[in-house]
Amino acid sequence: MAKKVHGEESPSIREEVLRLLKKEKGRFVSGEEISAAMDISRTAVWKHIQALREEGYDIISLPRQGHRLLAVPDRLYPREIKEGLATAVIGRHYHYYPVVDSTNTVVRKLAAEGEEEGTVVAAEEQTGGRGRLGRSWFSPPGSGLWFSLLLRPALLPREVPRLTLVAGLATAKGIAKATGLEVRLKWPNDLYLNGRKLGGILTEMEAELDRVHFVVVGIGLNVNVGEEEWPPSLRGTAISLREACGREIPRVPLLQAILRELDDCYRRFLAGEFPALLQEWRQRAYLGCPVFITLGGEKRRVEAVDVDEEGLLLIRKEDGEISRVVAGDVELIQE
Ligand code: BT5
Repeated sequence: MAKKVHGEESPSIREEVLRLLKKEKGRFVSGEEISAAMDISRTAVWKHIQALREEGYDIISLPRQGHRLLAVPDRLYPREIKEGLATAVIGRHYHYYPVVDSTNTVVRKLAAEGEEEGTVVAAEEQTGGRGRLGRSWFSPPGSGLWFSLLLRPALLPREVPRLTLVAGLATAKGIAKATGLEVRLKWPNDLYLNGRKLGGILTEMEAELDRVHFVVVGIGLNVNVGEEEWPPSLRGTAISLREACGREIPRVPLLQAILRELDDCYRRFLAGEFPALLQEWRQRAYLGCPVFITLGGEKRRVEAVDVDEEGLLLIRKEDGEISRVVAGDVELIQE
């Protein structure tokens, strides 16, 4: 039978070749078998195998035996993340980049072009990862989860900070599901492990006074960052999951678990369940303890008492007065 010539090196055929190798994982599949199954030439088969190898798939090829998939790379490729993801909204559209300046910036651009709610942008590395208030976020290649979501909730601008708490809770739940590690939450946007910063959330929005156009929730999580990789400014204050549990954590199932929890928590949030989500947040949070809080440039020691039903922090000052904090920086006091 004449082999197809046009399109035989197309990306969709590459997906089929990979699917076949995955299905037959653990055994050799001959070049002939692949060529017949895909209706492509043997040369095209070889090119696809080579391309997959370049993407990091560990494929052994032996004369007369064929090709065998030994291992799938732990990269955040769309095909790997989407496989079995089964979320309703979050990650329905998923964009992947080896390197970007900031995934939040990419999502903002997509949002302005009309991209749908739930879109996720993930990168292996960020060259201009951002924190709040113009601070930077260290995002080295291949060792973290650096990703952002696009949301279009019907909220007032002052209600948007609640999404930071919801995203923090969902991330903590996803980490627990995938690794068994229980992380702690620090108001408003931090994930902590062993008293050090494991991750952070940057929530940005485009809004008018009474209408939110879109919200971008950016999540940064240190997964396999090695002790020696930290810049001096973060040594001793930052931590990765690998450092905490002494083994490499596969990022693909971790990101999938977090996206599933985000999907679930966001659905509950939209259904009016913020109070219940907040209750779950509280159970994992640093509350009822002394902290330093910086408000308007002034740093003082207070007690972080609780979060109220709007997600604002309640603090008790040294004179006993309780006040509500809309935005501020909280620093744990390690005693
Ligand atoms: C945050 O800001 O914690 C929000 C971080 C959000 C990062 C994600 S990654 C995907 C998306 N794209 C982006 O560009 N950003 C989001 P903030 O609370 O302001 O904390 C920033 C501070 O955390 C810095 O000033 C450092 O002290 C510290 N820091 C920076 N990188 C860190 C890291 N990888 N791990 C732990 N701490 C870090």
